[in-house]
Amino acid sequence: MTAAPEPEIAGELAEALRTARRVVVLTGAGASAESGIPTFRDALTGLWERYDPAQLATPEAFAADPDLVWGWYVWRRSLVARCRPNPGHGAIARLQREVGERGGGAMVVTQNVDDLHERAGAQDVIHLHGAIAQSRCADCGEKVREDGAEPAGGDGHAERAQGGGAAQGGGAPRDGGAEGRRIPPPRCAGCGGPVRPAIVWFGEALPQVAWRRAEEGAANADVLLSVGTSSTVYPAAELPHIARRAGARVVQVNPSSTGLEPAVHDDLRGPAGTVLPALVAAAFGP
Ligand code: BV8
Ligand code: ZN
Repeated sequence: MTAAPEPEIAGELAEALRTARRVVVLTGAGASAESGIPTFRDALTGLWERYDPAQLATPEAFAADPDLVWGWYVWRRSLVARCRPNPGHGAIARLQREVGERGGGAMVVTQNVDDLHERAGAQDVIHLHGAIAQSRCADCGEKVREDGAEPAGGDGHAERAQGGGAAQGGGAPRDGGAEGRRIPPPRCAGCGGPVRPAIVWFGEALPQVAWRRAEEGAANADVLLSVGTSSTVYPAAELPHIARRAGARVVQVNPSSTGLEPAVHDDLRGPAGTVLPALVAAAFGP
């Protein structure tokens, strides 16, 4: 795949980013696209090709067909583990360091459930929709350590591990569920309830602290970058508007238009893996 051409970064934008004291970087699925993680807009493949992700990522889907939904997450979890951060994640982590070294703060707020920001070195990443690596009991809410071991003695109940129950069974198959399989979710060692991903499904409330920190960050930002998001999922899609109303400079990084344009000062058309390194280099040097 030929690299996208380097975008022209206006001197005024570079200056605004270099002098900004409070920066918010909001990322969506597009930020991980060049790492090989399909976005929600991309059609699903294999077992799930006939489903719309927004239908699968719901408590109703999990209640109706837990094996299908848990199998999807086991496959996605193994996909994330096989992927690596792309230069866009690296540029965001550098931006956070550069702003910090100048006495300011750059907050990374992501809608994504992968850990690529953390693996690229970003600090204190705010996950508005949770993290795919974490699981919890759908009934009692207990955080569950995914050890993926086969059920002890076949009864599906493991001895209680220190600090949170150990889930049994339902772990990632060796091939990570290649093109995807139905996998019965493990059972909670505490109450026997089904284990689910500890992420926010459609129709579920966002973690309060995460949302409040993101909202406050946007309301106090000098610059907000909206990277790789279709700006269609609320309340996350509200953040650039909150920043704009509070007087921040709003920058969009996306190869396509998203409908956020009326609130955007700088619309940088292109892939995050090319645009972000160019933007950060223009502001802070190569
Ligand atoms: C809630 C975890 C209420 C699961 C996800 C108004 C107000 C409040 C709620 C609503 C509202 N209107 C509607 C709602 C309901 C709903 C909603 O927003 N629906 C939408 C579809 C209309 N919102 C909710 O349900 C939220 N909860 O509001 O609860 C409540 C309150 C109290 C008590 C109870 C309930 C919860 C939403 C969270 C859902 N969970 N993820 C999982 O991952 O499996 S959302 C999921 O979809 C992702 O996390 C992501 O956030 C979203 C997809 O959006 P994007 O990240 O933008 O990705 P997308 O594929 O859409 O776009 C990719 C973009 O990247 C594109 O623009 C593309 O051009 C670009 N791109 C591609 N390649 C690149 C690139 N960009 C840069 N570089 C590239 N290389
Ligand atoms: Zn439980």
